Amino acid sequence: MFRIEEHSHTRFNILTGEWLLVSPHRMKRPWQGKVEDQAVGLRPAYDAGCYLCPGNKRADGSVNPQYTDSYVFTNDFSALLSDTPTGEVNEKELLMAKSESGICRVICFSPRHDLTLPQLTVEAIEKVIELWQNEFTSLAANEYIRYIQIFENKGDIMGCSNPHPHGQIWASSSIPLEVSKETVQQKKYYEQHGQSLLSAYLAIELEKKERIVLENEDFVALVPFWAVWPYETMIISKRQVQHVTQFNEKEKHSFATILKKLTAKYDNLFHMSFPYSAGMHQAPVNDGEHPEWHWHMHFYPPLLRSATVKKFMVGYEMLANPQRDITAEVAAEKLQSLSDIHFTEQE
Ligand code: H2U
Ligand code: ZN
Repeated sequence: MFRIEEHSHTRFNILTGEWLLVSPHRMKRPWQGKVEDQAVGLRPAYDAGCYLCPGNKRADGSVNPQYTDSYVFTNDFSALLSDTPTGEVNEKELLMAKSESGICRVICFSPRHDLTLPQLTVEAIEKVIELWQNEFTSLAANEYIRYIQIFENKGDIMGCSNPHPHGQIWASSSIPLEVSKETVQQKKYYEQHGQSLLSAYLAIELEKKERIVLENEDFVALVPFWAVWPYETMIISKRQVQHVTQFNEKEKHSFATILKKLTAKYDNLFHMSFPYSAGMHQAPVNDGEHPEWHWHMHFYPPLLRSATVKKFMVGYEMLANPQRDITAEVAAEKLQSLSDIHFTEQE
């Protein structure tokens, strides 16, 4: 008889409409993690050579102000520029290209060079959320912008160029691929059921309690049923909103709290500053109503077994299908069992 916790199977990602392969029998042992005890906090609070620290000079010659909370500036090496001429290439629908314009920003989460998200106070994280909200509003005021991607790349292994806690925002004139896939799937569900896809999904997860990592009054952090990365998680808002700007004071506080606890659990997994790419998915802007859209945030961490052993998305993954060994349920159980207090703050 087929048992999902034991036999290989494919799982469906309701947000993208894609399948992945799960091979639980390759991972009989549930926990092969190695705790590193990598020194944390060895960085200075201020680094004269850091282009994100207050008062320092950036590559374009401008000088950061003596900011005290969070700070945002336009990326000096923006991948998207607001003054790109419009135009396209189309040769017999075989060679196709379209101009793309936009705005890229860098956000410093804190003036402190030595801290990361889980080490900031909830109040400081609330200020980061406010900055995300303000940036979202001001970027969306540009008629030509269709999507605003807020994200954080953390750790050298993810190609992050600087340990100073920071994230990025890319606002683009077209809707990116992942967001388009999620729009199609959510719209289909909403039209059929009159409810958001993620509200229905959250109800099942809260009932089953097999993949929940953290829950508070307004948010749930869980390992999605279709997770591909070993410790992939999602934060989903209990109230369906389209954009981060719709969160009220109480929700902002709950969001900051769950962000701090989730990232603390991540660091506690291998006793190190845990790398990931994380970002919010939300409805497109200047694109009419999107009643189907349900705000959420993805965390994609690459590590598998220790601070240095990462999962590679190669071979079968590149050519055929994403695949994982440790199941979403085993990963969730592990994350759930960890303390939500950062190991450097534990007595
Ligand atoms: P990452 O570390 O996630 O790559 O983000 C840092 C960004 O900061 C990167 O996109 C920008 C880079 O272009 N940057 C500046 O805007 N000014 C600088 O002086 C250096 C780096
Ligand atoms: Zn710095």
